[in-house]
Amino acid sequence: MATTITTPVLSDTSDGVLTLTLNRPEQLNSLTGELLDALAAELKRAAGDDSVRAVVVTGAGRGFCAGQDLRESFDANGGLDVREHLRTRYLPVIRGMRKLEKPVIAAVNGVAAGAGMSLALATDFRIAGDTATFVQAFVKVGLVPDAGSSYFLPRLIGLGRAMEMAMLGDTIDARQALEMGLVNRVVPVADVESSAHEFAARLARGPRSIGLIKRLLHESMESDLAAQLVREEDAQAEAASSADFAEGVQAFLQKRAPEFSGH
Ligand code: T3D
Repeated sequence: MATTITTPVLSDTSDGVLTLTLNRPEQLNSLTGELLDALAAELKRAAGDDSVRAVVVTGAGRGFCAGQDLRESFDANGGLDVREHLRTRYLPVIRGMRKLEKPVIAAVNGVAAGAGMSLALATDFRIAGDTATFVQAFVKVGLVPDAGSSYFLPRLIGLGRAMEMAMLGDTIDARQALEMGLVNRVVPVADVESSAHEFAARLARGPRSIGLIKRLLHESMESDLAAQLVREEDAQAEAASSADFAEGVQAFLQKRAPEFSGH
């Protein structure tokens, strides 16, 4: 019998946008160690690849990501050492998205559950299909939010609503997610990948400062004003010495559209 080897994460680059597709559609792209390692490796590669200026993460088939693969969690060998698994498999992905000085966009094409929702929350922008759903599924199996959900969720939607989602584990739809500020846009599900690509391609044409803006705004969530003003000085000094700043000013003076290189 022929064995089919499937790649857990598909990657494709066009218009400066790297699209990473979680590729376990029959299991709603639930997360195995193999898939998480592949995702972390792609993010690492994206950091060092100048031709990649924005990243889209999406799911194959009808789901975005159903969280940790529960069959892997409790297999015949007694299952995973959760602490070790979070540290070695999830952390590189969540950190990889956050540390990457390039925007990351989740194209949420279907259900985002448990750590699958955490993945979406760890990106910088979420574009949801109109049939997408979000569920903090952890509590339903007796767990707590992980892979960054307990950090990102209250920051995005406020403590009260985060507490409700995390403790009740109710599913919210795309419209509710938009009202809560959990997603940036809702589009017809058939258009979610193209909309996310268009959004990402626009960012990919932007200047070097896009990455610095990402860093600054994320840092602001943990800074006081005094520290943040210093961070702005540092980031602005870096932006002002970039080739893209020179191009931006030249283009303004010459009354033409700038062509940014990302440097
Ligand atoms: O171990 C650690 O490191 C701890 C970390 C934990 C982090 C977590 O993410 S905990 C939370 C894990 N996720 C869940 O609890 C969600 C489980 N899935 C669901 O509740 C439902 O599948 C959905 C609400 C996501 C979607 O429901 P529905 O009705 O659209 O689809 P379905 O029929 O339930 O699922 C379709 C298939 O995907 C099905 O396979 P089958 O029966 O047709 O062969 C189902 O078993 C599979 N699937 C869905 N989610 C998972 C999964 N297989 C493994 N693990 C999953 N998480």
